[in-house]
Amino acid sequence: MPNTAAVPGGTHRRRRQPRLDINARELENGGAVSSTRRQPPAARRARIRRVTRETRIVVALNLEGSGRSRIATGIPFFDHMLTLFARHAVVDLDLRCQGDLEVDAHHTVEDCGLVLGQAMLQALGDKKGIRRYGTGFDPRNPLTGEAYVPMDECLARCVVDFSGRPFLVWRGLDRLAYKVTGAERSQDSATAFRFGLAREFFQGFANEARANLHLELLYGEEPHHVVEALFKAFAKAVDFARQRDPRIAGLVPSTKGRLAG
Ligand SMILES: [Mn+2]
Repeated sequence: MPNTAAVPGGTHRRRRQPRLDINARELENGGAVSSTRRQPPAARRARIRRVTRETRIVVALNLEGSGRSRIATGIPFFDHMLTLFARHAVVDLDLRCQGDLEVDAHHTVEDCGLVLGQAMLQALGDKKGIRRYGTGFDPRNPLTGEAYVPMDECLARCVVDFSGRPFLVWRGLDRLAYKVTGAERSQDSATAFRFGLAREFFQGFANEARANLHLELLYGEEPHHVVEALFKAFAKAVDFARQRDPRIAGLVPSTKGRLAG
């Protein structure tokens, strides 16, 4: 197409090209507008080591990662959940835990949740320029929607706010508890997660990341699918909330001016 446009009066005027100041890499970087005005934001990483009589955990988290992970908790199902969290939140996560699995999986899962929450809080730093609310998961429009994630017959929803105020809302799983016996509840790792362990993980994360975390299973039956849908919805919500919004670079997304809680 020629770069001229006919205008009334018969003259031709050069059409002005739109000037794009923010390229794709800068958007990825958090929208650092032309280098003379603003330094690119620092990489957001955290490394935490936590040792108690119940668990020894080391975690390294990189919010500017690409979804790579190296996970070893001693619980294969939990490794699967943390691996898919990193993949779907598009963060790099290295997490190793030696827990008292001779007791049961409880301490390991709970402590991994809270250490991941601590790492998230540390990596988010002053939270300047972040989206803050993790409600955006709609492939047709990345700026709106909610983190609804299906997994075959299941549908899970997660909404997160890195508000500085810890609170977990957990819905949709309790009614399933009436359908199974106590023995069935601990028959395998996925079932154990559905009836308690997953909640401990998310409570630990919400407390230490100081996040408001709402998780709901809308429907679903199969234990592995239920837990996987919850972790994936959590990952998508976190992915959105921790991203930097180029429109508010350098600003804390709160009228209070801080999100420290
Ligand atoms: Mn799976």
